[in-house]
Amino acid sequence: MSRTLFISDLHLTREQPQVSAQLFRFLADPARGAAALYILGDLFEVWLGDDALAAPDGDRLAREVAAALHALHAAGTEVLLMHGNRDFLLGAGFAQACGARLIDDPARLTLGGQAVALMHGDTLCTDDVAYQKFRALARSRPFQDEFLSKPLAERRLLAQHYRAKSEQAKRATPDEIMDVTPSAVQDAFRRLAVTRLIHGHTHRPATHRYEIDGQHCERWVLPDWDRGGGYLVAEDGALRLERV
Ligand code: LP5
Ligand code: MN
Repeated sequence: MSRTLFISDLHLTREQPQVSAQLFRFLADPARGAAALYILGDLFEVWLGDDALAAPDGDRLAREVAAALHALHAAGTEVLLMHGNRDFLLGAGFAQACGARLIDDPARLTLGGQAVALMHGDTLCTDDVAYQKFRALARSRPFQDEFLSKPLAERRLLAQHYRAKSEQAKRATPDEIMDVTPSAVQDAFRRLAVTRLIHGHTHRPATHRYEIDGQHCERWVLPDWDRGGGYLVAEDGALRLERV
């Protein structure tokens, strides 16, 4: 039977080689033979721009990840890549190196006869007002163009600064603010006309069940790979979370 797999929030970095090692094992098996692999954001801890791939002082880990994804693609698995809040600067150059296709957030597909929406998950956290302000700025064309015009070393320092600010902000933000906002979830099911929603970002793997407008709806939250990791499998019209 055909299998479709979903992962997110690997936050790959040279500082955590065991996570990349786990990804390479996952790509060799069980991902090998799957019809499609969806990566729903935050594959990398941060992404500074596709030029980092080729630069001599660039990212060897990124080149290894691209090669491993390309091998999966060459073996017949479609690879689909969505931006997260850390790697939204991943572009056509990286996608091409992976043999992957960049997909929008949200994306919509049909799985086993069910209408399914895919998201990174950060847009569901509408009560996190400070984050949504940062997001609007960071996703704006002028801000991105200015960032990408800086030398790689300067971008690296800026990203470290943003990361430190984010960690500081998170310590002062209540947990429930950083989880999805219930009304945003309801709204997403209705607006996208789906009964299944798959996302990551919150690092709170779970299956949530709702009754919305008389329909049974499910929200599947993917695990992060910093502490363990795992993936979602769609097979024979059913979904299940597996650990790696
Ligand atoms: O990422 P995580 O899990 O720690 O927390 C997120 C939210 N934070 C972020 C910020 C990123 O971590 C920063 C790194 C991005 C690097 C990208 C490459 C370089 C950027 C290029 C720009 C074009 O996403 C966090 C949420 C949390 O998820 C849960 O949902 O709460 O949001 C915050 O912490 C809100 C803070 O207010 C964000 C502050 C970011 C830094 C601001 C510095 C000032 C920016 C000035 C710009 C001119
Ligand atoms: Mn995220």
